[in-house]
Amino acid sequence: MKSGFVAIIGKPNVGKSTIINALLERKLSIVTEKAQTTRNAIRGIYDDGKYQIVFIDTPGIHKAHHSLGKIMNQDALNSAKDVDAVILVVDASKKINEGDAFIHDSLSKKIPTFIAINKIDLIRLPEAEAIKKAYANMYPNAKILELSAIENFGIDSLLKEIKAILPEGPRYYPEDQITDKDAAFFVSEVIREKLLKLLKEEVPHNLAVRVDEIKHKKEAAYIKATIIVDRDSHKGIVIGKGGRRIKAVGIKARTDLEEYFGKNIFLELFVSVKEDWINNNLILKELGYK
Ligand SMILES: Nc1nc2c(ncn2[C@@H]2O[C@H](COP(=O)(O)OP(=O)(O)OP(=O)(O)O)[C@@H](O)[C@H]2O)c(=O)[nH]1
Ligand SMILES: [Mg+2]
Repeated sequence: MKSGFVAIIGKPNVGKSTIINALLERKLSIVTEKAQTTRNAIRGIYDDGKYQIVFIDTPGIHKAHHSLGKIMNQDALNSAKDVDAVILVVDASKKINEGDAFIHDSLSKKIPTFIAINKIDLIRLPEAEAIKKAYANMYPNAKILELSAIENFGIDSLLKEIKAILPEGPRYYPEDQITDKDAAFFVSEVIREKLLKLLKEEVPHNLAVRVDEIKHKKEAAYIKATIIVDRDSHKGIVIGKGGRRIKAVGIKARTDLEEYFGKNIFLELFVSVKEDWINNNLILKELGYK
Protein backbone atom coordinates (compact mmCIF):
# COMPACT_ATOMS: atom_id res chain seq x y z
CA MET A 1 0.00 0.00 0.00
CA LYS A 2 1.01 3.63 -0.31
CA SER A 3 0.89 5.80 2.77
CA GLY A 4 2.15 8.96 4.34
CA PHE A 5 1.65 12.08 6.41
CA VAL A 6 0.33 15.31 4.94
CA ALA A 7 0.18 18.57 6.92
CA ILE A 8 -2.43 21.19 6.10
CA ILE A 9 -1.09 24.58 7.09
CA GLY A 10 -1.66 28.28 6.51
CA LYS A 11 -2.85 31.52 8.05
CA PRO A 12 -5.99 31.56 10.23
CA ASN A 13 -9.43 31.36 8.61
CA VAL A 14 -8.23 30.29 5.14
CA GLY A 15 -10.27 27.05 5.25
CA LYS A 16 -7.84 24.38 6.47
CA SER A 17 -10.39 22.61 8.66
CA THR A 18 -13.04 22.83 5.94
CA ILE A 19 -10.55 21.12 3.60
CA ILE A 20 -9.65 18.26 5.97
CA ASN A 21 -13.36 17.64 6.56
CA ALA A 22 -14.00 17.57 2.81
CA LEU A 23 -11.06 15.21 2.20
CA LEU A 24 -12.32 12.83 4.88
CA GLU A 25 -15.99 13.33 4.03
CA ARG A 26 -16.87 13.81 7.69
CA LYS A 27 -16.91 16.58 10.24
CA LEU A 28 -13.72 15.95 12.16
CA SER A 29 -12.49 19.46 12.79
CA ILE A 30 -14.61 22.40 13.93
CA VAL A 31 -15.17 25.26 11.49
CA THR A 32 -16.32 28.78 12.30
CA GLU A 33 -16.18 32.17 10.62
CA LYS A 34 -13.72 33.36 13.31
CA ALA A 35 -9.94 33.26 12.96
CA GLN A 36 -7.98 30.93 15.26
CA THR A 37 -10.71 28.36 15.59
CA THR A 38 -8.39 25.34 15.52
CA ARG A 39 -6.03 25.19 18.50
CA ASN A 40 -4.46 21.72 18.25
CA ALA A 41 -2.91 19.73 15.44
CA ILE A 42 -5.55 17.09 14.68
CA ARG A 43 -4.81 13.98 12.66
CA GLY A 44 -7.53 12.76 10.33
CA ILE A 45 -6.94 9.37 8.73
CA TYR A 46 -7.98 8.63 5.16
CA ASP A 47 -7.93 4.94 4.22
CA ASP A 48 -9.36 3.49 1.01
CA GLY A 49 -7.59 0.13 1.16
CA LYS A 50 -4.86 1.13 -1.30
CA TYR A 51 -3.81 4.39 0.31
CA GLN A 52 -3.62 5.50 3.90
CA ILE A 53 -3.11 9.24 4.25
CA VAL A 54 -2.70 10.82 7.67
CA PHE A 55 -3.83 14.40 7.16
CA ILE A 56 -2.90 16.87 9.89
CA ASP A 57 -5.14 19.90 10.39
CA THR A 58 -3.24 22.64 12.22
CA PRO A 59 -3.87 25.97 13.96
CA GLY A 60 -3.58 29.03 11.72
CA ILE A 61 -0.13 30.61 11.90
CA HIS A 62 -0.46 34.16 13.22
CA LYS A 63 1.28 36.86 15.23
CA ALA A 64 0.92 35.46 18.75
CA HIS A 65 -0.03 37.71 21.66
CA HIS A 66 -0.20 35.11 24.43
CA SER A 67 1.25 31.73 25.43
CA LEU A 68 -1.56 29.74 23.86
CA GLY A 69 -0.97 31.51 20.53
CA LYS A 70 2.74 30.69 20.67
CA ILE A 71 1.96 27.03 21.40
CA MET A 72 -0.52 26.97 18.49
CA ASN A 73 2.04 28.38 16.06
CA GLN A 74 4.68 25.94 17.26
CA ASP A 75 2.25 23.05 16.89
CA ALA A 76 1.49 24.09 13.31
CA LEU A 77 5.11 24.59 12.29
CA ASN A 78 6.22 21.33 13.92
CA SER A 79 3.47 19.49 12.08
CA ALA A 80 4.91 20.64 8.78
CA LYS A 81 8.24 18.91 9.51
CA ASP A 82 8.90 15.25 8.73
CA VAL A 83 5.85 14.85 6.52
CA ASP A 84 5.54 13.46 3.01
CA ALA A 85 3.76 16.55 1.74
CA VAL A 86 2.49 19.93 2.82
CA ILE A 87 -0.77 21.48 1.69
CA LEU A 88 -0.35 25.22 2.11
CA VAL A 89 -3.82 26.73 2.10
CA VAL A 90 -4.28 30.37 1.11
CA ASP A 91 -7.39 32.53 0.80
CA ALA A 92 -7.94 33.61 -2.82
CA SER A 93 -9.80 36.73 -1.71
CA LYS A 94 -6.98 38.07 0.47
CA LYS A 95 -3.86 39.98 -0.55
CA ILE A 96 -0.46 38.43 0.06
CA ASN A 97 1.14 40.01 3.16
CA GLU A 98 3.99 39.54 5.63
CA GLY A 99 2.19 36.53 7.13
CA ASP A 100 2.67 34.71 3.82
CA ALA A 101 6.34 35.68 3.80
CA PHE A 102 6.79 34.36 7.34
CA ILE A 103 5.20 31.02 6.46
CA HIS A 104 7.28 30.84 3.28
CA ASP A 105 10.49 31.29 5.27
CA SER A 106 9.42 28.74 7.88
CA LEU A 107 8.66 25.92 5.45
CA SER A 108 11.13 23.30 4.34
CA LYS A 109 11.80 23.59 0.62
CA LYS A 110 12.57 19.86 0.43
CA ILE A 111 9.05 18.64 1.17
CA PRO A 112 6.65 18.37 -1.78
CA THR A 113 4.28 21.32 -1.42
CA PHE A 114 0.83 21.91 -2.82
CA ILE A 115 -0.58 25.42 -2.73
CA ALA A 116 -4.33 25.18 -2.29
CA ILE A 117 -5.81 28.51 -3.37
CA ASN A 118 -9.10 28.21 -1.52
CA LYS A 119 -12.30 30.29 -1.58
CA ILE A 120 -11.99 30.61 -5.36
CA ASP A 121 -15.78 31.09 -5.34
CA LEU A 122 -15.23 34.59 -3.94
CA ILE A 123 -13.18 35.97 -6.84
CA ARG A 124 -13.31 36.44 -10.63
CA LEU A 125 -11.17 34.74 -13.24
CA PRO A 126 -8.60 37.55 -13.82
CA GLU A 127 -8.00 37.83 -10.09
CA ALA A 128 -7.57 34.07 -9.89
CA GLU A 129 -4.91 34.20 -12.62
CA ALA A 130 -3.07 36.99 -10.80
CA ILE A 131 -3.02 35.23 -7.46
CA LYS A 132 -1.93 31.96 -9.04
CA LYS A 133 0.97 33.76 -10.67
CA ALA A 134 1.97 35.43 -7.41
CA TYR A 135 2.10 32.13 -5.52
CA ALA A 136 3.88 30.41 -8.41
CA ASN A 137 6.59 33.08 -8.12
CA MET A 138 6.83 32.59 -4.39
CA TYR A 139 6.88 28.77 -4.62
CA PRO A 140 8.45 27.85 -7.97
CA ASN A 141 8.53 24.12 -7.14
CA ALA A 142 5.03 23.81 -5.73
CA LYS A 143 1.97 22.53 -7.51
CA ILE A 144 -0.77 25.15 -7.50
CA LEU A 145 -4.41 24.11 -7.22
CA GLU A 146 -7.65 26.06 -7.09
CA LEU A 147 -10.26 25.06 -4.54
CA SER A 148 -13.58 25.98 -3.13
CA ALA A 149 -13.75 23.65 -0.18
CA ILE A 150 -17.15 24.94 0.81
CA GLU A 151 -18.50 23.84 -2.59
CA ASN A 152 -16.39 20.68 -2.61
CA PHE A 153 -14.61 21.95 -5.73
CA GLY A 154 -11.02 20.79 -6.27
CA ILE A 155 -10.99 18.32 -3.38
CA ASP A 156 -10.81 15.26 -5.66
CA SER A 157 -7.95 16.73 -7.68
CA LEU A 158 -6.06 17.54 -4.50
CA LEU A 159 -6.48 13.97 -3.27
CA LYS A 160 -5.32 12.62 -6.63
CA GLU A 161 -2.20 14.81 -6.61
CA ILE A 162 -1.29 13.67 -3.12
CA LYS A 163 -1.80 10.01 -3.93
CA ALA A 164 0.55 10.41 -6.88
CA ILE A 165 3.50 11.39 -4.70
CA LEU A 166 3.01 9.01 -1.76
CA PRO A 167 5.65 6.32 -1.24
CA GLU A 168 5.07 2.63 -0.58
CA GLY A 169 4.61 2.32 3.16
CA PRO A 170 2.87 0.66 6.08
CA ARG A 171 -0.63 1.24 7.39
CA TYR A 172 0.28 3.59 10.24
CA TYR A 173 -3.12 3.40 11.96
CA PRO A 174 -5.69 0.58 12.16
CA GLU A 175 -7.92 0.61 9.08
CA ASP A 176 -11.02 1.85 10.93
CA GLN A 177 -9.34 4.56 13.00
CA ILE A 178 -10.46 8.06 12.05
CA THR A 179 -8.34 10.33 14.22
CA ASP A 180 -5.67 10.42 16.93
CA LYS A 181 -7.98 12.36 19.25
CA ASP A 182 -10.36 10.81 21.78
CA ALA A 183 -14.06 11.33 22.45
CA ALA A 184 -13.40 13.89 25.20
CA PHE A 185 -11.46 16.05 22.75
CA PHE A 186 -14.32 15.89 20.26
CA VAL A 187 -16.85 16.80 22.96
CA SER A 188 -14.85 19.82 24.09
CA GLU A 189 -14.39 21.00 20.50
CA VAL A 190 -18.10 20.74 19.71
CA ILE A 191 -18.92 22.85 22.77
CA ARG A 192 -16.21 25.37 21.87
CA GLU A 193 -17.55 25.61 18.33
CA LYS A 194 -21.02 26.52 19.61
CA LEU A 195 -19.50 29.12 21.95
CA LEU A 196 -17.46 30.63 19.12
CA LYS A 197 -20.58 30.88 17.01
CA LEU A 198 -22.81 32.35 19.73
CA LEU A 199 -20.41 34.86 21.26
CA LYS A 200 -18.91 38.11 19.99
CA GLU A 201 -15.28 38.64 19.06
CA GLU A 202 -13.35 39.00 22.29
CA VAL A 203 -14.91 36.43 24.61
CA PRO A 204 -14.63 33.19 22.60
CA HIS A 205 -10.91 33.57 21.99
CA ASN A 206 -10.36 33.72 25.72
CA LEU A 207 -12.22 30.60 26.69
CA ALA A 208 -11.50 26.91 26.81
CA VAL A 209 -13.60 23.83 27.46
CA ARG A 210 -12.62 21.02 29.80
CA VAL A 211 -14.57 17.77 29.77
CA ASP A 212 -14.88 16.52 33.34
CA GLU A 213 -16.86 13.34 32.83
CA ILE A 214 -18.36 11.15 30.14
CA LYS A 215 -20.47 8.39 31.67
CA HIS A 216 -21.98 5.88 29.28
CA LYS A 217 -25.19 4.06 30.11
CA LYS A 218 -27.07 1.78 27.75
CA GLU A 219 -29.31 4.35 26.11
CA ALA A 220 -27.63 7.61 27.03
CA ALA A 221 -24.35 9.29 27.85
CA TYR A 222 -23.97 11.77 30.71
CA ILE A 223 -21.43 14.49 30.08
CA LYS A 224 -20.14 17.18 32.40
CA ALA A 225 -17.97 19.96 31.05
CA THR A 226 -16.56 23.24 32.32
CA ILE A 227 -16.19 26.38 30.24
CA ILE A 228 -13.11 28.24 31.45
CA VAL A 229 -13.05 32.01 31.03
CA ASP A 230 -10.23 34.35 31.98
CA ARG A 231 -12.13 37.08 33.83
CA ASP A 232 -15.28 37.55 35.90
CA SER A 233 -17.07 39.78 33.38
CA HIS A 234 -16.88 37.03 30.76
CA LYS A 235 -18.60 34.54 33.03
CA GLY A 236 -21.81 36.55 32.93
CA ILE A 237 -21.59 36.91 29.16
CA VAL A 238 -21.22 33.16 28.67
CA ILE A 239 -24.14 32.40 30.97
CA GLY A 240 -26.36 35.14 29.50
CA LYS A 241 -29.53 36.69 30.87
CA GLY A 242 -31.36 34.10 32.91
CA GLY A 243 -28.90 31.46 31.68
CA ARG A 244 -30.21 31.80 28.13
CA ARG A 245 -26.89 31.75 26.31
CA ILE A 246 -25.35 28.75 28.03
CA LYS A 247 -28.63 26.92 27.51
CA ALA A 248 -28.49 27.63 23.77
CA VAL A 249 -24.88 26.38 23.64
CA GLY A 250 -25.96 23.18 25.40
CA ILE A 251 -28.86 22.54 23.04
CA LYS A 252 -26.74 23.05 19.92
CA ALA A 253 -23.87 20.93 21.23
CA ARG A 254 -26.22 18.14 22.27
CA THR A 255 -27.57 17.76 18.73
CA ASP A 256 -24.05 17.17 17.35
CA LEU A 257 -23.08 14.91 20.24
CA GLU A 258 -26.17 12.74 19.87
CA GLU A 259 -25.25 12.16 16.26
CA TYR A 260 -21.63 11.38 17.18
CA PHE A 261 -22.39 8.95 20.02
CA GLY A 262 -25.63 7.60 18.50
CA LYS A 263 -27.49 7.87 21.80
CA ASN A 264 -29.23 10.41 24.00
CA ILE A 265 -26.95 12.95 25.62
CA PHE A 266 -27.39 14.65 28.96
CA LEU A 267 -25.02 17.59 28.99
CA GLU A 268 -24.27 19.67 32.05
CA LEU A 269 -22.21 22.83 31.55
CA PHE A 270 -20.41 24.82 34.22
CA VAL A 271 -18.46 28.07 33.97
CA SER A 272 -15.27 28.72 35.89
CA VAL A 273 -12.99 31.77 36.00
CA LYS A 274 -9.27 31.12 35.80
CA GLU A 275 -7.55 34.47 35.67
CA ASP A 276 -5.30 34.79 32.59
CA TRP A 277 -5.26 31.02 31.92
CA ILE A 278 -4.23 31.78 28.36
CA ASN A 279 -0.75 32.71 29.64
CA ASN A 280 -0.51 30.03 32.32
CA ASN A 281 1.59 27.13 31.08
CA LEU A 282 0.41 24.77 33.79
CA ILE A 283 -3.27 25.30 32.99
CA LEU A 284 -2.55 25.18 29.27
CA LYS A 285 -0.95 21.78 29.76
CA GLU A 286 -3.89 20.55 31.83
CA LEU A 287 -6.21 21.63 29.04
CA GLY A 288 -4.26 19.58 26.52
CA TYR A 289 -2.40 22.43 24.83
CA LYS A 290 1.13 21.10 24.95
N1 LIG B 1 -16.50 31.34 0.49
C1 LIG B 1 -15.81 30.33 1.01
N2 LIG B 1 -15.69 30.21 2.35
C2 LIG B 1 -14.99 29.15 2.82
C3 LIG B 1 -14.36 28.20 1.98
N3 LIG B 1 -13.72 27.30 2.76
C4 LIG B 1 -13.93 27.68 4.03
N4 LIG B 1 -14.70 28.80 4.09
C5 LIG B 1 -15.17 29.52 5.29
O1 LIG B 1 -14.05 30.17 5.89
C6 LIG B 1 -14.21 30.22 7.33
C7 LIG B 1 -13.00 29.60 8.00
O2 LIG B 1 -12.95 28.21 7.70
P1 LIG B 1 -12.08 27.18 8.57
O3 LIG B 1 -12.09 25.88 7.85
O4 LIG B 1 -12.50 27.22 9.99
O5 LIG B 1 -10.64 27.87 8.43
P2 LIG B 1 -9.26 27.44 9.13
O6 LIG B 1 -8.17 27.74 8.16
O7 LIG B 1 -9.35 26.06 9.65
O8 LIG B 1 -9.21 28.50 10.33
P3 LIG B 1 -8.37 28.41 11.73
O9 LIG B 1 -8.68 27.10 12.37
O10 LIG B 1 -8.92 29.57 12.49
O11 LIG B 1 -6.94 28.58 11.38
C8 LIG B 1 -15.52 29.48 7.61
O12 LIG B 1 -16.55 30.43 7.76
C9 LIG B 1 -15.71 28.62 6.38
O13 LIG B 1 -17.08 28.30 6.12
C10 LIG B 1 -14.52 28.35 0.56
O14 LIG B 1 -14.04 27.57 -0.26
N5 LIG B 1 -15.25 29.44 0.15
MG1 LIG C 1 -9.21 25.31 11.57
